[in-house]
Formats: sequence, structure tokens, C-alpha cells
Amino acid sequence: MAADLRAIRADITALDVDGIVNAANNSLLGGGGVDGAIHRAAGPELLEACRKLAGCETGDAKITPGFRLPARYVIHTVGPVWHGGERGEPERLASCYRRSLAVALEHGLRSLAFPSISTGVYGYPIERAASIAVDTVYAITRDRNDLTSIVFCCFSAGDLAVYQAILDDLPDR
Ligand code: AR6
Repeated sequence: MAADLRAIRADITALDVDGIVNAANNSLLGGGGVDGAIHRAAGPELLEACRKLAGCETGDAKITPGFRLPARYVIHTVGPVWHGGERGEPERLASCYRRSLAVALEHGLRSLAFPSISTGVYGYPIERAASIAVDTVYAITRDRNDLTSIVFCCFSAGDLAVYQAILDDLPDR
């Protein structure tokens, strides 16, 4: 049975799932947006764990424990900064989702929540980013039974509507 894909509006730091994904930067040493919220909620141990990872390439993903979060793990990925779409942004954004899922599977995670990577500070247009997010996750999860639940965690009602429309257009749902 394929993973259940759904969009919700929530604070990702409150979700009781195996893993939440962080939209981090190359240093992995914290920042604003969802990154700042995750570090605040997880506590200072998260920054200590991130220091040991020695940064992360754009499009790659690395894992730490969730410390004080309800989620057992945090998967830190680094989305591309939007420069108009001709500088490899779509491929790099897709890579964030692919690598995050691969790392999750390596660690036996079954439920995962993604924020809308790159669509805040990094300026990626929401409709394009959400299409890449849903299409990439769907392509990987549709034929697997080791991932049970993928949540696209939206921060605004507008973002939720965008994700919902894309999910509603997927086949066999
Ligand atoms: N829960 C869920 N989504 C959230 C939350 C939250 N608590 N807080 C914000 N969002 P952004 P980026 C949404 O800017 O564009 C950081 O400084 C937000 O509304 O967090 O990938 C990093 O250190 C938006 O929809 O990430 C990097 O330097 C989405 O999360 C840089 O920002 C992503 O917005 C990364 O920029």
C-alpha cells in the first residue's frame, strides 16, 4: 500500500511523527523561519548535534535526533535560493525531497513531515515549489510500503490551498 500523502496547516514543531524535515542553510547552524522554530523547540542539543555534521550541500540531507521535539528525528535539508529558475533550482529542490526520503528510509522512519522548502526566505514561488514537492514524493512513495504517512506541513492557508489542489490532481486518489 502506498504512503498516505496529505497537506495540513500546522506548526511543524508540534507534529508527533517519526521525522520532521528542516529547511536549513548550508551551515546547518540555525537561522530564521522554520529552521529557527525547530531549533527553539528542540533545544540547544540540536545545535550541538548539527555542529558535528559540518554543513550540508544544497539538495542534500542529514539527520539528527529530535531532542525535545515530539518528532524522533530531524532531517536537515538545504533548498536552493530562487534566482528565476534557470540556475538548477527545480532539480536541486527535487533533490531535497529525494535525499530526505532516502535518509528517512535508511533510518527506518515511516512517517515524515515536510515544510514548504525554499518558499520562505529563499523566495521559491509556492506553486512551482509545491508541484515539485508533491510530484517528487509521489513518484518515490507510490510503489513502496515502508513509508506510511507523508505530511506537507503548510504555515499559511494560502499555501495549504496550493498543496491541496495539487494533491487532489494526483492519479488514483
Ligand atoms: N512550521 C511549518 N512551516 C513553517 C514554520 C513552522 N513553524 N515556520 C515557517 N514555516 P523558510 P527557506 C514555513 O524561510 O525558504 C532560514 O533562515 C514558511 O512560512 O523557513 O527554505 C534557514 O536557516 C515557509 O512556507 O525556509 C535558511 O537560511 C516555509 O516554512 C533559510 O531560512 C519555508 O520558509 C531557508 O529558507
